[in-house]
Amino acid sequence: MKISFRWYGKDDPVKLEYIRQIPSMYSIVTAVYDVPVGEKWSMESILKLKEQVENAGIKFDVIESVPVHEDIKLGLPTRALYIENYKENIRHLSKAGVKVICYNFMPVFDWTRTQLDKALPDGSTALVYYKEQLEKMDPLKGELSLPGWDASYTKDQLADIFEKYSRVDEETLWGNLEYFLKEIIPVAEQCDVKMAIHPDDPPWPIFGLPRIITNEKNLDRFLKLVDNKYNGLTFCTGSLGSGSFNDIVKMVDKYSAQGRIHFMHVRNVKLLEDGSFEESAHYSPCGSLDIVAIMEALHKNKYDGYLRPDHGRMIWGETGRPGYGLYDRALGAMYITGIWEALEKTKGKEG
Ligand SMILES: [Mn+2]
Repeated sequence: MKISFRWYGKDDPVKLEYIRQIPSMYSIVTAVYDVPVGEKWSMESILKLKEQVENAGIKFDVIESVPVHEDIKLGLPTRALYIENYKENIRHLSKAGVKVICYNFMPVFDWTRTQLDKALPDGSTALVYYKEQLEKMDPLKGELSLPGWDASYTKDQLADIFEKYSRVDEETLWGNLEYFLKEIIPVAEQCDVKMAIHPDDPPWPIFGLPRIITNEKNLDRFLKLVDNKYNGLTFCTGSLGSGSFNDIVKMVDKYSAQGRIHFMHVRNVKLLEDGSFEESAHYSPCGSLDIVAIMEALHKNKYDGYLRPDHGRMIWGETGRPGYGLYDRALGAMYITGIWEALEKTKGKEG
C-alpha cells in the first residue's frame, strides 16, 4: 500500500512541505487545474507540476482527476475530439511517470452535499447530506454554489445541459461509458497507466440525472465492459458507503482480490435512518464503516496500489477548502498507516 494525499496545486493552503511531514507519505494526488475540461494538458504544465512535487520530496504518481467532458457522457458527435484529447492526456501523463489516473462519469455534478460546515458535537465541522435539504434544492434556480457544482456554467447553459440529459437514461449512459472505455483503455494499456473510475457520490441519481457507478452489480458490469486490469476502480469507501445497500468490506475484498482496485479513498461516513449521511472522522467508532476490516481485506489480498485518506473534518480552527484541510486528513493517514503496520506485524508482510 502506498499512502498518498490530495493537493490542489500552488493555491492550496495545504503546502507540499506540510504534506511531506506526515510520516509514511509516498505520493501526491493532484491535477493540472488551469485547463478547461476536455482540453489537452501541455507537457510543459505537467512537467512543471511534477517538478514542484518532486522538489518537495514526494512522488508524482497519481492524477485526480482528468475530467471527462460532458459531450462524452452525453454521447454527442463532438465527443470524438474530446476523446482524442483524453488519449493525448494519458500519453503525456505517462511520459511524466504517472501510474494511475482517477476520473468519474457523473453527469453534470461531481460529489454533492447539502451543507459544508455542519457543527458536530465535538466542535469540529463536517460535510453532510441531508435528504430533506436536498429535496428543497433546485440547481436550475442558480441560488446555490457548492464544491462539486461546476460554477463555470451559466444558468442558461445548465438548463441546456439538463435538456440534453432528458434524452440520456441509465442505459444510454452505460453505452456512452462503454464507447469511451473502448477508446481509451487500449491507450492506457500501451502507456502502462491504470485508469481508475471513481464511484458516484452519493451513489444514487440526483436532480433527475442518471448515476450508474453506484453498487456491486453495477461495478461488476463496469469491469466487464472492458475486462482488462487497466480498466479499474478508485474504490471510495465513503461514496459507496453512503448507500446502506453496499457491503463495503465484501466489495473491497472482492475487487482487490481481482486486482481491479488501483486507488483507494478511505474515509468514514455516519449513515442516518432516512438515507441521509454525515462525514465523520476516519476512526471506525465515529462512523458506520469498519475501517479495520476494510484494511484487513486489502492486506489479505496484498494490495500494493495507492491509498489516500479522503475528506476530513475541519478541526483545530483550520479554515480552507471544505473536506480538504490538512489536520484531519493527516490524522486519517496516520490512523490507516497504524492499522497497516499492525497488520504487517501480526499477520506478516505476505498478507
Ligand atoms: Mn472519494
